[in-house]
Amino acid sequence: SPQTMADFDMVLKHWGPVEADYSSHGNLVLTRLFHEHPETQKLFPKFAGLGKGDLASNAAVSAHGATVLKKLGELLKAKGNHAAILKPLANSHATKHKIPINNFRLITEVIAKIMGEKAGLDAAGQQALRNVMAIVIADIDSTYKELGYTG
Ligand code: CUP
Repeated sequence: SPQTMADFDMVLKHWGPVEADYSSHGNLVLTRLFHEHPETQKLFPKFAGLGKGDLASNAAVSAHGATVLKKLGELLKAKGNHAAILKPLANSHATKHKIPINNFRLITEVIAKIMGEKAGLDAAGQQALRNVMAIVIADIDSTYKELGYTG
């Protein structure tokens, strides 16, 4: 819908600062996610034993956080035309990584806050990100259900 296109554009307008340093922002996102929702850290065997200080300096945390934000950047730029990007992602997250769908909602809220703090995304922009992610998450959920993954 036209409103959806405006949502993609509003978030993309603030993507520059994120894109300029995917690793630092990605580390912040995952570190904040693990702090606010400690159970999410257990989904990542490599990170499960790390404390707050170790997370902030951990290269693998930064690398995975960068991966997550790069994927989100690709999805934003696809503006809803994202089946080819999202299908393999949903597949691997259902069958290999086993990431229950609610974690995508949790990380959405964290990304909205971090973009508010670091990229000037205001309240309307944060709502635009939630709208975009609602579409992405609904599509992931469809694939999860096709695969019989009830996460
Ligand atoms: O790739 C990856 O790894 C992913 C990314 C994405 C997807 C979809 C959308 C956006 C982004 N991930 Cu990882 C995800 C997640 C995590 O890590 C955590 C939590 C939640 C989610």
